[in-house]
Amino acid sequence: MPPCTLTLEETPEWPDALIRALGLARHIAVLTGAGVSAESGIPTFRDAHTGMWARHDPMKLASPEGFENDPETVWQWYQWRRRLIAENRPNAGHRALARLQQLVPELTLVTQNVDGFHQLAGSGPVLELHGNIHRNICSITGRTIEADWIERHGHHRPPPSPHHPRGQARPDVVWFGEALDASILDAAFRAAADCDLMLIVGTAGAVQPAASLPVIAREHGARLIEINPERSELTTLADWHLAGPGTGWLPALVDKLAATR
Ligand code: BJW
Repeated sequence: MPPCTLTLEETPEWPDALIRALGLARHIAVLTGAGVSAESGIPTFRDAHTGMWARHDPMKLASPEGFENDPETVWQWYQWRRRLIAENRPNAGHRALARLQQLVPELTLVTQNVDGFHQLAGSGPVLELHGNIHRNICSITGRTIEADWIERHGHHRPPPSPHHPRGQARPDVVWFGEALDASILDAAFRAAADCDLMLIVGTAGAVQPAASLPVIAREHGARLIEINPERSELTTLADWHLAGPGTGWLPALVDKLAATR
């Protein structure tokens, strides 16, 4: 069955089944992607024109081979993104998800984003599938490199690693072809299998294994709500597609859920 699509243009007519699913939910799992931070001024990856991959080749910037071939370019791209994140703030969508955590018995927030905005908005533990851009690790040993080491060794090229003579500092994020942290991924899979409702917000659903989480939730009987201005690779799985931006839909959805409690 195709999902029921609702738009924000008019005051939405909330379907009874959706209100019931909000009212009954005991464990909500949330999967977020770049779209949830788009209205904070952080470009997404795959949006035509505005997405970062519209201008940059992902394999040159977000793969171990890309870093090996041209560490300076990769480092500078991440430094640019770090500055952009530092100059911007979480938005009403991030804040609504932090509030949602207070309203339901259990909430598992899983994000593909590396910007730390969910935590900044007040969300509790966050399962960061693709790491965190604010941390650095040694390119050879994977050991953490403290911020003051980076400060002391300059910003224009990746500083040498204190942990290995041939190592360099690199962001603690997961690039294509790299394994996700096993305990984080395991916790995300368990939440997907256990939840009764999953919210999928601002992801194209193009990257594995993150895109499997809604499939697992669905297979285990959860209802799925997708929030995205566009259709994604996950839309056909969803029960409801709330077509529009996260800043519009998330506060409205959380208000609606609060009214059922
Ligand atoms: C809005 C909005 C608004 C706009 N409001 N919405 C199985 C099948 C095929 C391939 C694979 C497979 N398994 C693994 C692979 C390979 C690969 C992969 O998936 N490739 C595909 C592209 C084909 N996966 C991997 O390599 C992963 N590793 C792995 O599986 O390892 C296996 C292994 C095991 C053991 C040993 C070794 C290896 C790793 C994937 C890492 C992804 N990394 C990146 C970069 C992270 C660091 C960084 O940020 O720089 O993660 S790539 C990039 O894509 C980033 C994102 O987190 C991720 C997902 O993107 P997202 O969030 O969906 O963003 P967009 O831009 O795509 O979509 C935005 C959406 O928002 C759009 O839909 C908009 O409409 C919407 N939107 N405004 C709400 N206001």
